[in-house]
Amino acid sequence: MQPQPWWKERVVYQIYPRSFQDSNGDGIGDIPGIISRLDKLQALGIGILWLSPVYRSPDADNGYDISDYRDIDPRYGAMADMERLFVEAKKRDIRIIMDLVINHTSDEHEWFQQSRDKNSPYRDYYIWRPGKPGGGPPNNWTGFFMGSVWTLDERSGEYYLHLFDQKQPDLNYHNLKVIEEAEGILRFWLDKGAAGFRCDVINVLYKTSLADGKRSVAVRGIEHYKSQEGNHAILRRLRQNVLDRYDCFTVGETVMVDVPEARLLCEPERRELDMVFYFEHLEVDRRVARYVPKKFKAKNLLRVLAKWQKGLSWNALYLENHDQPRIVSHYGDDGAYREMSAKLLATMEFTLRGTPFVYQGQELGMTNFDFTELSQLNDVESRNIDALMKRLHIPARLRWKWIAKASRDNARTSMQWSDAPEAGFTTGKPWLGLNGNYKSINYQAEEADEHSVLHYYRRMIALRAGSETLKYGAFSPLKTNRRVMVYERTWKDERYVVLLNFSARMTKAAYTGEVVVANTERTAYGGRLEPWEAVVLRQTKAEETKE
Ligand code: TEU
Ligand code: CA
Repeated sequence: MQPQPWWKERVVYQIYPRSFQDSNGDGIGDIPGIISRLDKLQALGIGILWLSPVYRSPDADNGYDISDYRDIDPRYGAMADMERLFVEAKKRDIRIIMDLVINHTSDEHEWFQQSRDKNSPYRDYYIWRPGKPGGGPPNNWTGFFMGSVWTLDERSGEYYLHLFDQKQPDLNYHNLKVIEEAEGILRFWLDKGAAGFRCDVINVLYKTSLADGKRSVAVRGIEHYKSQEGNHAILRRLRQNVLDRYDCFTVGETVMVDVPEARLLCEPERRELDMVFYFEHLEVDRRVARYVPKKFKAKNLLRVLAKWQKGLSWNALYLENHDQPRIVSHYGDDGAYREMSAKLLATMEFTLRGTPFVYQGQELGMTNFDFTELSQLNDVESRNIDALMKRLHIPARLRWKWIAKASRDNARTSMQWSDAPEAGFTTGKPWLGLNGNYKSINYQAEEADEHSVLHYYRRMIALRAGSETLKYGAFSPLKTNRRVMVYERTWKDERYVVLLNFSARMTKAAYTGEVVVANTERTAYGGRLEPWEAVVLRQTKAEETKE
């Protein structure tokens, strides 16, 4: 086999800086805090860090609204701290990728402030339009955080477009200057030492037309800007002009993509992105968007996973991030089987083909928050969804039930380091809140217990690192039903069979082979899976499988 790029060999760890480690008692995690925990990340075995935004920001969407791309927000530290982080990470052979948020800026960005003046050269950096002749916004589009995408700016009497919050105006990618600015931002961070980018909502940059959208419950108008040819051209240009000149990679967050669309965005010969985050595998138990639940079935998950495993030559594997509920509360059982199911989910993630991403706390089996009412939440999306559902006359109890399950704040509570006050995250008061289960679920306790979820993640990371079959072997689904999934990975003479029981019932699954890893103490497999058991079996060509 040809030597493979380093970003296929390594595991990525996502840090949501404001909730990871506070170093100065203001209740907000920061860069010195991250540096103080690098040894622990190295011990976990990860080789790449992805930092959610640490740039200067007024914080309408926790840093995804940037007011200066070339400066660190004082809450997180100074540029010197960031430079020290690059150096300290490098010492531990950890590379860092930055979050690239270039679909929109903050409304407090200098460009937007200038842009409010009709005669400014910055006017054309954003998308300004007069209202409809009879009054009202220029078109009928609705955004990702609900409501119209247009906000009227009193100063110039025109509307500006924002697919997200009104404090996140969209840049105008019909303007070459904007593309050049984006190139400058990429170069700036690559020159500082970044090893690549996670590219926020990167398939909606280019708005082909501003015509009215088709009827739709959510994001009306998306057909005019999702994965357009103009967007592909921009990605190819960023790649040619900048990215190809550095040893780096990109993973694009691409919204509402199917396999054919994703292929256009990340197949190697296209020379656009290196991988994409899609969402379909996290939505098999949801109806409309993320908020209306439906029953989980293992076979639906395997069907989606198989489609993407077969459809793309390389996948970005993830089960959690700062926008999703905790996976153990989502597809696992965060009660009696928390540890078993967290380990089962780890087994699944690390035995699929692609680059695995672990979100902070996932390696501890952290659960959804235990908040009891909306006022404890901070997330702009949860608040907007609540307001929308209220207008639709959905009763308060049901609204809360759905939001509590799906809110983005589930993943944003403080990292649980120890059983000390505030879980060792801060000596002050955390900006969001701390899960009451930190006394038992925390890094320190799990470090001391070799049967913990943390130790299991270490084991899975090491297992993948040492196995060509797990990294590069072909994937095929073998068998599935409501509760169980079985799939194989094959490479040369070796075959791994992965058996996962997504239920509290004992289940039969007749396969043979030597046990490579299991989330139980077993050393041999006899054809029956315990509740929430995960087993990986290894066979070589000589042996026969019986079904
Ligand atoms: O998220 C993109 C996005 O589409 C979100 O609306 C996501 O689908 C939703 O939160 C799931 O409920 C990215 C960032 O990851 C997110 O944190 C930002 O709020 C958003 O872009 C705007 O920058
Ligand atoms: Ca701090």
